[in-house]
Amino acid sequence: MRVDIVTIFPEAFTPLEISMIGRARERGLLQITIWDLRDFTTDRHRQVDDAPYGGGAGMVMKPEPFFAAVDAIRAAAGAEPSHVILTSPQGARLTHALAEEMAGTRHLVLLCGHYEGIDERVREGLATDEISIGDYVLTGGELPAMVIVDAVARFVPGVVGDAASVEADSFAQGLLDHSHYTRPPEFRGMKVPEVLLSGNHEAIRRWRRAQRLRRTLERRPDLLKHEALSEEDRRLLDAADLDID
Ligand code: 4GX
Repeated sequence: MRVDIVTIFPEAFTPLEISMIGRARERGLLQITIWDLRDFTTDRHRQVDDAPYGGGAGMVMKPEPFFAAVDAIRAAAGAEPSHVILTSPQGARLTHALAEEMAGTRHLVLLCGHYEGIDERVREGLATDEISIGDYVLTGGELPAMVIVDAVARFVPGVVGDAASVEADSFAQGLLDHSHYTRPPEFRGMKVPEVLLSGNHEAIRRWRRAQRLRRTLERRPDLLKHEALSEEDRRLLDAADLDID
């Protein structure tokens, strides 16, 4: 998969050089290129913003450098990108499903905005998607771009070493995760639940499933699709004697 990111802060993207994403790049699973928006200006001051027509506070990012940058990306990729993404609080919310859908395509372009916003013609004539990572306001589009790349990359085959862990994740099954424990069996008076030490794999599976169902019901009832629950799920949810959290 190819990812191109257009930004006025190329140096903000070092997080994509480490850990799973960094290794995926080294292994050729992800080809990520960061483009400096100022390289696509034509004036002496390399100006990327200007005052808003109609007046008001703040500055607006100019359209021409974004269009020139995406032209250069098209030329470098030799094809039309599958998504040109603008990150903003006005966008559609990033979800598991949207990340998975984007991971099924070959080429993403991410445009990072700053200031009060971007000239509307970038939205109209360049962006295919406008995505928000949540209902809060950030100072720029760099963090959302990295969040999107990270969430999408996990669905690219090979990026996460153990494919089973992508399947088991929260949201893959529409449920929150169960708890995890490692050694020691007791730490500062806190014990690992007995069932996990029992070696009874069927009991462990049931315990984890019950915990995922309970947690989802308690913390994120909006996620729980009651019609998708099995007979066993209903029984596990009804069992009042479960000691969860
Ligand atoms: N999820 N921001 C983008 C500038 C901006 C405004 C309008 C394009 C159009 C955000 C979020 C977010 C702040 C990033 C405003 N760029 N992006 N920036 N929440 O708050 O994605």
